[in-house]
Amino acid sequence: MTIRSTTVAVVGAGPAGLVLAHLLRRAGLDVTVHERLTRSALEGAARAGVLEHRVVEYLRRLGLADRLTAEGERHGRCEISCLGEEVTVDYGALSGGARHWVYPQQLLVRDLVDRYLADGGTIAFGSPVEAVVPDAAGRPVLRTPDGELRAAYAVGCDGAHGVVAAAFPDGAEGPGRRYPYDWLTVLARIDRPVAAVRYAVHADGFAGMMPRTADVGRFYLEVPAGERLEGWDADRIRAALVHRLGLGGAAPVPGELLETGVLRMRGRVARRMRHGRLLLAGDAAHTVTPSGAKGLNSAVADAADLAGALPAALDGDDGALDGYQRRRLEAAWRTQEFSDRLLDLLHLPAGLPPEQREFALRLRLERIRRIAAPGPEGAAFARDYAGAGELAGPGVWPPAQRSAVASRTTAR
Ligand code: RFL
Repeated sequence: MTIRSTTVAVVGAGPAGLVLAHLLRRAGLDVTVHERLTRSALEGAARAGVLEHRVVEYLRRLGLADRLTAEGERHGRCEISCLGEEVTVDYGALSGGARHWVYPQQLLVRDLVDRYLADGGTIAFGSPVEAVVPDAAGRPVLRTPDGELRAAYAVGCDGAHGVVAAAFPDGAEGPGRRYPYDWLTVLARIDRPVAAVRYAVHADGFAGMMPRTADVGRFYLEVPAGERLEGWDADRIRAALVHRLGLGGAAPVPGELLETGVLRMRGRVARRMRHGRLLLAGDAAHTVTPSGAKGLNSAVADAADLAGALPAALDGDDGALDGYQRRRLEAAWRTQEFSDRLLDLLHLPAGLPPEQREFALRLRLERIRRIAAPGPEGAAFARDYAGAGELAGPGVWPPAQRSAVASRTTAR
């Protein structure tokens, strides 16, 4: 059997794994990345598309956002409709200038892969890590199709239900919530670009429309928990979207449905993101519903923080990784609270009798008007939504610092 060794083994080449791998290589560390999907499958998986201001600013500083900023679009307004009223939330202005970037996740992943390989990094595609076990000294050993990989640290950037979390002795699972509804998720051709995210708070259930590219939009439709896709043909989906979102006129209308699915709506945060030399980042540690467009953004923020903490730990700073865990669990709960609050605004309480729906909608309209109005509440919502401020993490390494750490290439 082949036995290889590395300083940091990164499991998963999604946004968290790729950003982490970039940063660690720039810090002079020896990094090995395993991704279970083939390269083309990885770069073809459409998911997120709405990126926070601070995440893109961070990637831009690192020189990892050239195509994103050249081809992506900036969005600073969203529309929330309720009881026939359409409220525009100008969160770009309310936040003091923070706006989203719209750029599909699969294109960002493609760009990060391209650049990583161009910089001399390697990724083992189509190579799932089957298990992670400790050696006699408690160091992680990863079982892969290419043999064993011994590492000083293993980082699970492997999404929910990952193998690294499964190697935590008593599991990493923490509190979670299963929401009393699901969302149909739809990618559809559109006849004109989505000018702004649109949320519909509707007596028939929530619906949402998000921008992706000039001719493709992402749509969401609330359905009962446990709903199966079979009952929803293309015509029924399109009709419900048009009805709830009030589409037509200047707003795009969904045409051909390119991808449909049902998202089981849940949120969860792991109890721990660290066990000894095992670490978790991104969806491996926390999953959040897409309501506030936060999952990918949190994954990149975890990676940025860990990319500062891991080199510090290798340099003997015992508290660095616990600091990572503490900061990022706090951040995960802030994100979870924001997304949960937004979901509460966007959905009527489960089981509400029809005669009480107007009352509940009227209360929601009040809340929507409050977050759209200038003042502390509007500003706080806008800053959270757009991801104002800066990410904590290493910036561009100055040449002197880079050569100082360039010798850290062997597992310790
Ligand atoms: P990922 O992207 O799931 O990547 C994990 C990678 O690990 C690989 N893997 C393994 N590789 C090797 N060995 C193993 N044993 C492995 N097990 C797994 C997988 O193949 C995969 O490539 O996790 P990461 O990096 O933490 O990134 C998280 C984001 O992908 C996720 O949070 C977002 O997509 C969530 N999300 C959104 N987030 C946003 O910030 N903004 C959005 O607009 C947004 N929209 C969305 C979304 C998620 C959605 N769905 C499908 C849940 C819209 C949707 C519909």
